[in-house]
Amino acid sequence: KNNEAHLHGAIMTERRILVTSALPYANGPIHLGHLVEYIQTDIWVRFQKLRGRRCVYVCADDTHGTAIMIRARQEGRREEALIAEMQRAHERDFAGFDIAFDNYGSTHSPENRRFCEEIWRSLRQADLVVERNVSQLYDPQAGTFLADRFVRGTCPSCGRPDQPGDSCQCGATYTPVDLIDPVSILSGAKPEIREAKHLFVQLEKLHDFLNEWTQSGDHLQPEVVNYLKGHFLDEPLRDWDISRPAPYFGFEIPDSPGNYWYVWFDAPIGYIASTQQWCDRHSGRNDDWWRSDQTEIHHFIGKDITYFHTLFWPGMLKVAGFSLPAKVHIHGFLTVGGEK
Ligand code: B3M
Ligand code: ZN
Repeated sequence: KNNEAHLHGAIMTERRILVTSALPYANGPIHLGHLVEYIQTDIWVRFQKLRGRRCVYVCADDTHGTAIMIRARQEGRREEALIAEMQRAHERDFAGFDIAFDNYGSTHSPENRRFCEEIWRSLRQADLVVERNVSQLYDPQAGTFLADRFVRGTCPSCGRPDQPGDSCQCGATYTPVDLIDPVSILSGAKPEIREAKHLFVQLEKLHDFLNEWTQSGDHLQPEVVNYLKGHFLDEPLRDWDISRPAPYFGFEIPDSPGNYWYVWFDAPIGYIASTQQWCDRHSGRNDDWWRSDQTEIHHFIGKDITYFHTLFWPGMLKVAGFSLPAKVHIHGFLTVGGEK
């Protein structure tokens, strides 16, 4: 190693490191569990900087989705007002814990929209996007489709009442359409089943690439490598439902009016958008960070969002010609008295 450092001294000093923590969701405040991640990342970043490495740490608020839309509606204000207030609260709390981001952005930014459009074009060009009708529960009183957690009803498997829309205490998993006597928790109304067009990314077409990327190299911890193999890669990968019909708070899909990118499409792209904002303030070039062999990208995340960062995200980056993460560092949950 020493020898190598000596021989490639000139190159080594050029090495750049881009670091991210997961983008906190604008629907709620930062809690202690979040800090497990941000403090850990911050320590890692400070170490790199102390060693004289060129290291940039970016993050942003994750602002889109149904929950934000519903909350804004309940509070009688625009989503923009709600997410601005949450962002101020998040930044204040991070500052209080001395978390030193180099840039803190928002997924509801013009930069993010631009990168979403770019990556979307690449997915279309690679012929990965297909259209299909999806039956979903719709709340006629609230005038919106219902995400799984906004529906409760009787478990179709064991008959327990008042269970969430996706799974029951008995261990059964199902879709909310299967629930008996479903009720919308937004209005108490009985939801109707409605069909809507959704857009899907055919991840299976990236199976070979994802198998190779996750199963070899040093990008992931061994237990994560095994988890991905055992839970996903041993079978054909399912299409990823990447759009939501109006009403939805997010970015409208340019070539599919009335449909919005699902929040998990534009959230990781927020890493790139936040880097762009940093570049704009430091006369940097985004491609030096996201399209360069000289830069290592390190993501720090919690274990609950592993497959977004190790399957969907590398797939999107690959197809659009961005660099792949050097490493995804995955941590568990902070528990107090055995509870998350
Ligand atoms: N906002 C995590 C969550 O709050 C999510 C992380 C996005 S990282 C691109 O569920
Ligand atoms: Zn049950």
